[in-house]
Amino acid sequence: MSLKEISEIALPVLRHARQIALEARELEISVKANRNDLVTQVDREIENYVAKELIALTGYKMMGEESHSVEDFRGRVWVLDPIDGTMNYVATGRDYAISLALLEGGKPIWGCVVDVTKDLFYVAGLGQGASCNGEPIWEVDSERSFEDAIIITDIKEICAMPRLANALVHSRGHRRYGSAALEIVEVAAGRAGAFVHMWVSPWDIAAATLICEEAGASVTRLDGTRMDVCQKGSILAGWPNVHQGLLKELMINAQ
Ligand code: 2AM
Ligand code: CA
Repeated sequence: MSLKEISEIALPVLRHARQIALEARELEISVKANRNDLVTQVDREIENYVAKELIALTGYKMMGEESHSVEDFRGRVWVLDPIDGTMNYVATGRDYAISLALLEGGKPIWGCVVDVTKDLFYVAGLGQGASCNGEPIWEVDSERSFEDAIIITDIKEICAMPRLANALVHSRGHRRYGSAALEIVEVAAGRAGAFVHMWVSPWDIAAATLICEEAGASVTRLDGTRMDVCQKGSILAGWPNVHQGLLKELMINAQ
C-alpha cells in the first residue's frame, strides 16, 4: 500500500475520531500511573474505533496507549495515542491531539498529528515532506541559534537540568502546552526552536518525529544519540542549529 493510499485510508478515520473527541459529554475520568496521568472513556472509545477501522482496512497490527500492544515491530505497525494531552482535554478543553503513525521495520514512514480544537491535520510521509491541512510546511530555519528561539519544555526538565535552565534564560523564553505531540509539531511548524522532554512514549512521538524530520528539524535523545521511536526515553527535537546548540549546553551539564 503506497503512502498516498495510507493517507486516503487513515485521514477519514482520524476526522471521525476528532468528532468523537469534540462531541463527548460527561467525561468519566480515571487515574493511571499518578494523579496527573489521566484516562477517560473517550480515550478508550477513540482508540477502539481507530484500531477497529485501520486493522480491518489494512491488516496491519496496532500499538495503542490504552489497550493495544504488539509483540514486535516487524513489518508495518500502527502506533496510536487516542488523546495526547488528556489533562488538557479534561481541564482546559484545548491543546490536545490525536497522534497516529505507521512504522515499517520500527521506523515511521507516515504520521499525522491532529490538533483537535484548531482542526489542524499535520501529516508527513517519509521522503515526501510535511504539510498542515494540505499546505506544505517549509523547511525550518537552519541558521537560527537557541538564543533566538522559543524553547518548549516542562518544569521537571528545568529542575533536573540546571544547564537547560541557564540556556532558557538566554533564549527567547520557554513555553509548555501539555501535549508532547503538539509541542513537537510546534518545532516542525517553525514556531518553537526546540522541544525538550526527559520521558516520552512511542505513541507520544512516533508521528511528530517524522513530521519534524520531514520539515528539516533534528530529533535525537537528550544525549544526542539516535532516536528509536519504539522505545520510551528522552527527546530533543529542534531546528538544526538550535538542536546542536542545546546539545552542547546539556553535554557540558553532563560532565
Ligand atoms: P498523555 O496525555 O497521552 O498521557 C503531558 O505532560 C505530556 O506528557 C502529554 O503528552 C502526556 O501524554 C505525556 N505523559 C503523561 N504521563 C506520561 C508518562 N507517565 N510517561 C510519558 N508521557 C506521559
Ligand atoms: Ca494519551
